[in-house]
Amino acid sequence: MTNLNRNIVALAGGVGGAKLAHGLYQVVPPEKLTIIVNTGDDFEHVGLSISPDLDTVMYTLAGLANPQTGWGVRGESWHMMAALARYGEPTWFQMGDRDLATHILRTQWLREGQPYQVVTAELCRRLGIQCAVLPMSESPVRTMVQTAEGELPFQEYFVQQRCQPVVKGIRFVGAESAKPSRPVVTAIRHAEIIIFCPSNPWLSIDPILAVPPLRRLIVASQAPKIGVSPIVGGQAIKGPAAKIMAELGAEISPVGVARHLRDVLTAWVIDYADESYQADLTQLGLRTLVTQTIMKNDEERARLAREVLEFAK
Ligand code: FO1
Repeated sequence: MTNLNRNIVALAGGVGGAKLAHGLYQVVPPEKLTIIVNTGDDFEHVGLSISPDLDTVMYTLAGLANPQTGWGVRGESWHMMAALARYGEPTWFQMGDRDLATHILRTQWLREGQPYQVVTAELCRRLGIQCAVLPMSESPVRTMVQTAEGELPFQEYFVQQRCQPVVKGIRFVGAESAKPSRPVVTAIRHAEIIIFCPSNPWLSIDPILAVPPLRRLIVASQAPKIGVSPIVGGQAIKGPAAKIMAELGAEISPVGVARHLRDVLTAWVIDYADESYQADLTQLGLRTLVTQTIMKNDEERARLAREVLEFAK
């Protein structure tokens, strides 16, 4: 029996990470799988509490995600946005009518004082998701992007400014004093394999590692800690990772990313396109698996998940 009956913990952020989380969800017994999700992208918008990465993971696991964008719900309608536009309200952050139900329920339950991970678990339960999906922390953490034009809240950088401004630095407001929730601590303590899904390390994995008790627990874990490179052939599959790496002076390669996550990794999965980097990665002390890491459909997600679990032996 391969590593399908072990306690698997996966750290994920947006679209790329959610795909491998979905692959794991297809191959691991749900009671053995915990997905810990970045909440640094969260923001308050038109009076709603919005958690984009939690929603992207949730919709992806439930098979509801928009296959073109990776975020939001498939087959959306946009009547609410059109009505906001009629009022002259900003429409740079597109919320579909079905997506809106998630924001409404999350906002209502948080306002009633429900803990963030309870709200998340209830949304997942009602969508039929059986594995654990946990926000990285109960307390708010906000990714702020320092650019040549000043500091921008994450969604204004990522969506409103379409990642155009030059990044000088990234900080996670609230991370220093943030605490992981009890289920997050338990999951990492019992983890037999920890997987860093192919999310943008600077924008989606770093916020998780910026929560001090979380980083300490992950570093202290004896479990294999396997990352999947989000950079393939010198570019990101999706999103601004390569642009940010260039702006921050990191080498745009699987080695550049591995160096950035060096003290939390024991192994690194790269694509065939990057096989030539294997020697450099071995130099870094990382065990490496070379395979196809591009996930074009559900079975490729499941195959990569299976290979990563096999590799963890
Ligand atoms: N990304 C965009 O580029 N444009 C949008 O209008 C947009 C809306 C949106 C609504 C709900 C949601 O859960 C995610 C949304 N995203 C949008 C993605 C969001 O910016 C995420 O933070 C990224 O996927 C990065 O993780």
